[in-house]
Amino acid sequence: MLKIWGRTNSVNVKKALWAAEELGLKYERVDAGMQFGVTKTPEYLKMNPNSLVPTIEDDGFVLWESHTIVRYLCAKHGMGRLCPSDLKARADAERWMDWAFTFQNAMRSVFWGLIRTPPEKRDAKAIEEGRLQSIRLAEILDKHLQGKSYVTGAAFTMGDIPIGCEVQRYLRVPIERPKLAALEAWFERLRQRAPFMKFVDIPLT
Ligand SMILES: N[C@@H](CCC(=O)N[C@@H](CS)C(=O)NCC(=O)O)C(=O)O
Repeated sequence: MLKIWGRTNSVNVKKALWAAEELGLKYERVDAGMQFGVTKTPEYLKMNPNSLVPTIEDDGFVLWESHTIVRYLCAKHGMGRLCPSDLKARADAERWMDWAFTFQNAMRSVFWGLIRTPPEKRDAKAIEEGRLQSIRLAEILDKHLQGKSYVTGAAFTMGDIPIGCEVQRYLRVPIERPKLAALEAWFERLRQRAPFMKFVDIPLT
């Protein structure tokens, strides 16, 4: 059976879990990372020398890097659905998957500063820079989503998964942000999906 290592409050673990649930896969999840430890054990480091989560094991095949895990699971179990079979449509989805790390980089100081750092230790300048950069990126996505249901067009694909997880953090951290109608409508569409509500749109910790 598919095995997924990772704590459920990790944005990158959420991507693997969301994909597995969308595909209806049976899997076992093992808590790992931060307070759960595990990632520094010799057994884990043998699988993932980065000491990070998520890691998966599928019939003896070990894989890390969350977006690659999403690609792998969707290509294996969702070809022609979550993973577009047309080469250009697939590249379009993958572009938004990779761009999700651009969004994550912008949001890092905001998320860590406001959610995981006590008020007296916060770096207000870094948080503000991250907030402005995240808004700039959210506006790009909002413009792209105008007239579309999902990032690649009419259908939900793997292209929505990593960026959906990053935008959840953007919309749930306590910051001022402009109203972006297309982005918020897309987010509400994601909220109609049970796996998104089960693993992604949960309180930030
Ligand atoms: N590019 C990697 C980054 C993985 C990563 O940074 N994971 C974080 C959680 S989001 C982690 O393992 N942090 C240390 C920990 O949880 O102990 C991926 O997408 O899988």
